Amino acid sequence: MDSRTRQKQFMYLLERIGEPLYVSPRGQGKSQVVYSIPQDALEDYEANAMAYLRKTIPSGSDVSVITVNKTATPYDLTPVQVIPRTAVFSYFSPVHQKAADALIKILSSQPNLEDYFNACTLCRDAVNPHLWVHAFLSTAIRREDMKGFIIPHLWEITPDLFFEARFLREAHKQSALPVEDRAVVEVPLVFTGFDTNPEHKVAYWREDVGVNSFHWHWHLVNPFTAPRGSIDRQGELFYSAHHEMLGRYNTERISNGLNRVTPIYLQEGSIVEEAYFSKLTVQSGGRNWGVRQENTPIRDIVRIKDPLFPTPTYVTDVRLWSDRIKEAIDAGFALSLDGKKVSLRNDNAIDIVGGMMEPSSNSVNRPYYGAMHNSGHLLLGYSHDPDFRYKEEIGVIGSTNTACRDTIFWRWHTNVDLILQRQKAFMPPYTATDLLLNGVSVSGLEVHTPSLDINTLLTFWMQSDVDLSRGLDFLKTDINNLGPIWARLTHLQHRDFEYHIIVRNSNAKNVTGTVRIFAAPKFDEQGDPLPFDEQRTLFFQMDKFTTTLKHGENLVQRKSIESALTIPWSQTFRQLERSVSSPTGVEAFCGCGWPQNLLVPKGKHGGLSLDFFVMITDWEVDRVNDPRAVGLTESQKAGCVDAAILCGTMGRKVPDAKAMGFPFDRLPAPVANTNVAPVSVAEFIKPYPNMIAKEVKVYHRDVTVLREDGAPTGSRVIRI
Ligand code: CUO
Repeated sequence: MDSRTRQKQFMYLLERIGEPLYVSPRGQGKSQVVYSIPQDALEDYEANAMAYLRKTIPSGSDVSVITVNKTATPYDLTPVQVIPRTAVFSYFSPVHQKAADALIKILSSQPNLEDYFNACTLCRDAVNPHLWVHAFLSTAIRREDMKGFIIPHLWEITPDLFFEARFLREAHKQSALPVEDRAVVEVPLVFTGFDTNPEHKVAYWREDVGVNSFHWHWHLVNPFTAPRGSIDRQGELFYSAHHEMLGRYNTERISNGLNRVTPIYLQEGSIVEEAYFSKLTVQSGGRNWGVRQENTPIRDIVRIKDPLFPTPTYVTDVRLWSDRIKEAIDAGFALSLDGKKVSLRNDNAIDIVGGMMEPSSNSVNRPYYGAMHNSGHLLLGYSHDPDFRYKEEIGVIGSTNTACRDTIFWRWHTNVDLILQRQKAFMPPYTATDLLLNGVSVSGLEVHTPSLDINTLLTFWMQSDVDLSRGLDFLKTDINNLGPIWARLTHLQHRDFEYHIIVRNSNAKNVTGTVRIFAAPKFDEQGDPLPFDEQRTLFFQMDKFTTTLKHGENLVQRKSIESALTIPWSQTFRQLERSVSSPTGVEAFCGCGWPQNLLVPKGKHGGLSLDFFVMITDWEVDRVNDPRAVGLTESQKAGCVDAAILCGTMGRKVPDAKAMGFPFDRLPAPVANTNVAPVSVAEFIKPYPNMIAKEVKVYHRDVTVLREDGAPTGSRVIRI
């Protein structure tokens, strides 16, 4: 099967996931397809509906038929169907996990692409739609024979996880009109409150479609249920990805005049002061996500009558597991299942502690260290109805695709992060040997933004049109009237920029360097300079790449859009439809990455001061040989090439031998000939010519620019 056919036949399974495949064509324009489902896989009424609807397709239409067959080996969906189609799917819940893993097993065990396709297709309409998306994509990104399959943006697949139902309802109304008469439904920047709630000032960021789909995607690529040892440095990735998200969130908060996040500790008597009302409704079940009032106590979850959550979760357990992990960190060892000491005084220890906390299958002792982080998501997610007396669903923190929206997610992860930093604090500071690169010095760093002063960045608002017709379930689509239904959302954006780094290589030969670029706020919420010990934990990565440095002076130029942290906006169904007609030859693309539009934190009046930091290390030392990549092509070796910094590289080794977050992941050594730690980044870098730091100011212009390639110019706009 060529990559074009494969992309189409799989991609359209993701359209209108709550609407059975037999109902109508998928795709638009010249790319329409119908799935021909075997009669004996359908109920009589479904087969009749399929036959009836096919007759409504005008003869001569450009619709291709994709034939579905039964799989060679039968499978049993009973364990998957424990989760009804109408339920809110939460992978943090053990019952949901078990059901999803049962489907993952069925799909991943299909021996060839044809059977895999048949199984994905035939299971699709028999199980919970969000569970199916999870299982389908979990397996698709892992199969070698699916390399090159590009996942459209999650907000097009499941718009109900991103937009309030009233906007979707309006979009439904538009679907009844001829395509050319449909209005654009404008979704305001934020729809969950007012700034009278100070936390609302950063709702535009927490509720950003890219932040939430990044977080979902990260967990899809790095699931805690992956077989033990199958994901390289999984516990460290868990630490690093969430740590960097917190660094960015705190920077965004400082820019908006808010304090940095305070942790929440879950123990008897804990109260969550802040409320959260997501306004989201799960389309397939018509159920609202749970909401939380102010000052909600955290209580044991004992939802005995809830068929989807029969196992109680106790607050005291979460406290106990947290204390045990801290004790292990302080003692310098964890206890394995067979009572042996597992040292936590080595470079690998963050990986072990991350695995214990999340916990992943790599936990050294699951019964003893429990499930601290995951259970925290559940305690917080069910705090509004811990005993099921109101038959309420879980709150948004209970699912990876919605969790970031809620303020409490960030407070919980701050607690998790502080424990991981406690572990890092036991690691010896890096030495000059670790930090220096002989003969290489960085003498200049400039950030160039077109028509702005050097070392100045600009943020503004952008409106982007999203085609909701791919994700809205119509239940009976007008076959002759398929076409976009546009929603117009507003999000943060920045002007593209470029780094100019001047590097002198005084070695006689070429040096391949790893260029590491970070940023962090320069001032705290009071406007005082951030001491280095605080700023260090806020540094977040902007980019990382290799470059060849010839003898003498080098000007290293790098565009912001090339960042190895981010993925572009462009993975829409429509763009993928266009690009599949000219396959790009991309062999590995996991779609995981920080949203490019949020690469830069929002600027502010007078400029948000950031310290940009660049360090060059020796790629010969950083490079990683991956035995799993032997015999693969160059692009296959790279694994997920799109945005490896936070996501890892799916089935390959992390391509950087340095600790994640290096060199800011450890406490710094004292300044030479003193007992005192550096007080500023300037003092930290002083002994190291291969590092540089410069102040960069981010300004914000309160204008909104409309992205091209959306609804036709002049379309009616509905504001509700
Ligand atoms: Cu990503 Cu808690 O790990 O949501």
